[in-house]
Amino acid sequence: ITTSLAKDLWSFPPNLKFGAASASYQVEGGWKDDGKGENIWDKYVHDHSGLIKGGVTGDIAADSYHRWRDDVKVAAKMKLQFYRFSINWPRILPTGFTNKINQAGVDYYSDLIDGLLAEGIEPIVTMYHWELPVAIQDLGGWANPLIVEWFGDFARVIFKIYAERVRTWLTFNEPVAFCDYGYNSGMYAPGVQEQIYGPYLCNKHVLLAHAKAYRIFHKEFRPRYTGKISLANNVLWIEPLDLSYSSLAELGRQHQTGRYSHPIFSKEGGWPPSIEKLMEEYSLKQGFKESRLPKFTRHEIEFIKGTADFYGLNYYTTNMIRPAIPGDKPGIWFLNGSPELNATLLKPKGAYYGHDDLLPVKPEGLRKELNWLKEQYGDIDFFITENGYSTTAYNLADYERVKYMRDHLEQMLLSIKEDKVSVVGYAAWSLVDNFEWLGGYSTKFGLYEIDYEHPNRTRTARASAHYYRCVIEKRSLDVPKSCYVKNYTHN
Ligand code: PNW
Repeated sequence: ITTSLAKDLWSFPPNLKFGAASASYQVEGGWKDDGKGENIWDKYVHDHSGLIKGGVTGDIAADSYHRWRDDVKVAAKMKLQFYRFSINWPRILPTGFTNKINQAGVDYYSDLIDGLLAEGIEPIVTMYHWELPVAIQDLGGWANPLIVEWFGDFARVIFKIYAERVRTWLTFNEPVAFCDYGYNSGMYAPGVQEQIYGPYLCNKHVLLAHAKAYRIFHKEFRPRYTGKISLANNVLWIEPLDLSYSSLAELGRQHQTGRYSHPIFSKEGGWPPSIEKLMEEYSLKQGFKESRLPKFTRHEIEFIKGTADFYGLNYYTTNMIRPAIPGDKPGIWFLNGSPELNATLLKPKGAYYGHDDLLPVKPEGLRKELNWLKEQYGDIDFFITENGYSTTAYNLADYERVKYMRDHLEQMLLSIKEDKVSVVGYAAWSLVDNFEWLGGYSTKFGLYEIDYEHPNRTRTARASAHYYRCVIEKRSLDVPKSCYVKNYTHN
């Protein structure tokens, strides 16, 4: 296969949109302003400051709740075609339910949307980037089947207010992260450690809630406003450490990605057959009377199947897989608590690293992943909803991030031009520095730097912001030398 592109193929297709992404808890701050309710990350971070690097909180973060105009300004400066942000559920519904709508929260997103549209930037809304109202968590959160109805109610409220102006929607960001890490290893909020049913109940209910929102949108709103809706899956590309582990690698992919994709995107619907079988056999062996992976009814399979207008994927990294060896550290977090696979994930060789050593950089994984997804689910539109690189200290001269973006954009172009994959969007993670979950503020993903010492949380362009603007303006990987700023300080 071709691994580098002839220069005459360096242009991006006209229908591909460029933008940047963020998430509400990571940037907004204003955690209890103007009637907002508490979400599980507010609570988790306040209760377990020892788990967050530097003991910091998202109480202020980039202060986007007050400084969203600055976000719009920098998005416009980079000539972004869209900005993907998320809605903080209890900012709109402080109790979690529709008995009370917080007008200040409604106005916040409304102003942000209008601000973006005034600059010709399309708002793309993630409806859930992990900010569950605490009241709903107290009732079991994603383990409680009633959440399907409650999420549907929330969805209807926000469609009603924003669907006239928002044409691209993502129900969920990375269910694998909040189900498998939130309920299993418990390293993410809500910090539940229940490896038996937690992640799998969450998995099933998230799929049903997604389908519910999709159907509400298509039935009640799309006819009037048009628009598209899907979800953003995190896809960790898994490679066999040795060719003899190919089928294990495939099982790993079905476990990580298939469980959140097959029910929606495959022709037959339901769980990936290989995972259904594995979970059943392993559960019986463990002494359970049936599979820990909850069954779907016929009706549920049909309800979930086909409920996406494109495939949204967040790509960061690649891991290698091999069978577990006694004494293996269960440390590598991606498969924590998946003993049924009896496998270990390892970092790939030849990768380079940003600040976050959990995310080895392997640009080729993006192309392989896109090809795998097309093979699995057909020739649909793919939208890269996140891709990004972390740096450590205050540093505007982020040439490694420029390299990261260039390398991934090249792989994306190879998929488009060589493999004929339809890629319709690319979102850089992230617009500005933000609260990087357990990494606090030490891990920086922004194209714009945030000055956390300054009360205004001043936003300053990094070298990567200049590079990205060039790419967007030229719509080509072939950008003038001047786009790779040298000896960058700030201008
Ligand atoms: C994403 N992996 O999480 C999240 O969507 C963002 O909120 C976050 O800030 C960003 O990545 C950077 O960490 C990830 O398994 C979760 O490779 C898991 C993986 C990658 C990213």
